[in-house]
Order: sequence, then structure tokens, then C-alpha cells
Amino acid sequence: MAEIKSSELILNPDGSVYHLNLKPEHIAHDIIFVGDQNRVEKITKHFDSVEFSTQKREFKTQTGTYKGKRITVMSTGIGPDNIDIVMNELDALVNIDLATKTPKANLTSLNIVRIGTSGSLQADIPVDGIVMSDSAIGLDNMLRSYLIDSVTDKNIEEAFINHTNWDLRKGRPYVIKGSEKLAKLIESDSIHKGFTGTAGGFYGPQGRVLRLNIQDEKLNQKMDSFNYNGIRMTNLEMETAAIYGLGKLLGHETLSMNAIIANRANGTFSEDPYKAVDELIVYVLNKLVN
Ligand code: R1P
Repeated sequence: MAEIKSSELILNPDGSVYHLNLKPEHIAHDIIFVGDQNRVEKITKHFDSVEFSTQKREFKTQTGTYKGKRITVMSTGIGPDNIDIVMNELDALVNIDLATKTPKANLTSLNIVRIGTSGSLQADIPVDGIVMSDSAIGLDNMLRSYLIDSVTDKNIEEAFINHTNWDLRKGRPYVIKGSEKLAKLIESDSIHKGFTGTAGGFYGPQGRVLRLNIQDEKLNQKMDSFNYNGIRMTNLEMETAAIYGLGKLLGHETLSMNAIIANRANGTFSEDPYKAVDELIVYVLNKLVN
């Protein structure tokens, strides 16, 4: 295997990967992603003990054990561009020999679960509910820098493009499934399963109008009414499709769980979003140790 140049796989002077500040021994096989760096300790406060902590920029990581199981919790910050950094550097920690900078022959598949917040697009998926993303549609363009045709669902993409009259100058949406293995472990009757939209921004890209005109004012209504053989868009956030896409391409199991804190269909916002997230945290932790 060819050596990866130092300009491409950048390491810090202590040998850790550039943005995450991590070495291979710092991470567990089971990893929880959160967007907000302040959410990391809201998870690890439930741990038996924490063995390692670090932070660089928005990427805060803690590793410890919960009911005896070693788990790493890591903040990704907001958006698909950050997911590109987090997924590539995490993969490098397990699948590239950092001393020789060569890919390993035997690859490791990590279990990665996102615990996020999201806005529901459907009136019947209310605030304070939980959505597990069976699959996701990326409305950003980050993943299109990779060769993704082997992992995307062209039929749903086409149906979405036609239904929304999507302007392809914004890039071509991509549809990716989450991990069925993790879904089996984490699902229950008390949560919603869904098809999650991942936007490349919070305001215009999610149809929010403050002072700027947006390219398609009807986009949210068209997303609400999208239905492909019973698959309808349940919620909008900013990371899931990117995590699923890079997870599939790199060979990791990925699943996204979102606490619904806003309902865009009826304009409501959770009265206690922190409680909704706390309940999701406890739910996922206990499923992971099942
Ligand atoms: C926007 O406010 C952020 O919140 C949601 C979106 O995906 C975006 O990252 O998720 P997190 O609460 O996990 O960050």
C-alpha cells in the first residue's frame, strides 16, 4: 500500500490526528456522536468512569465505561463539512497505520450512533418524540466529492427531485440507508422511524426566511408532501446523511437518533428541549449495553 503524504493525513507533533487530537488507543469500538460539545458530558455523567478527555475546536471527546461497556462520546459540531473531518479522522485511527501512514489490510468497522436534535416535518411526529433515521437524504453537497453511486438509492433520489422540482444547480440530493444492525439493537415501539433530510445550512437551506429571499419558498411544503411508496420525510437536521454516506463508504455501522425539539408543520417548539435530549441519551445508552 502506498504511503499517504503528510499533507493529506496530517498528524499533530504527539502523533494524534489533526482536528480530533486523538490517538488510536483513545477511542472505543462503540462511539456516540453529538453536535453540541456541551452535550458530551450530559452523556458521560451517566458513565461508571471516564478514562480520557480532550478537545480541539468543536471536537470534544471523552471515553469511559457505561455499565461496564467502553464507549466514546464525541462532538461533531454542526453540519456535513464537520462530518467529513470527523468520519475520515476516526476511520484513520482504526484503519490506517499512523506510524507508516499506510492503510491496514484488516479493516475495523466501528459502531457509531448520533444523538441529535431535529425539527419534525410531520404534524403526527410531535415535539419531544424520538426519530430513528432508517435512511436519509443529503441536500448538501459534501458527499458528492466521493464516488458514491454504489451506496445511494437512485430511485428515491429521482422521485424527490421530480416531486420538489429540485434545482440541480444546488447539487443532486443523495439517499443513503442507516445500519440495519444498529437499528435492530436500538429500535422499540416507543420511537418513530423515519426518512431524515440533511441540510447544508440552518436558515435558507432549511427554508427559513429572515431577511433574504430563498431559491424555493415552497420547498418545505414539498418535502412535507413527498411520499415514495410510503416513505415520507420525517425530519430535518444537518448531519445524518453525511454520517450514513461516509459510514457506508468507509465500512462503519452508523445510526442516527434525533430528539424532536421543533415541529415545523405546526410551528411548535419543545417546552423543555433539554429533557427530551436527556431522555434520548438514557434510551440509547441502555440499548447499547443490551
Ligand atoms: C442546528 O441547531 C444543529 O442542531 C441539530 C442540527 O443537526 C444542527 O447540528 O443537531 P445537534 O443538536 O445534534 O447539533
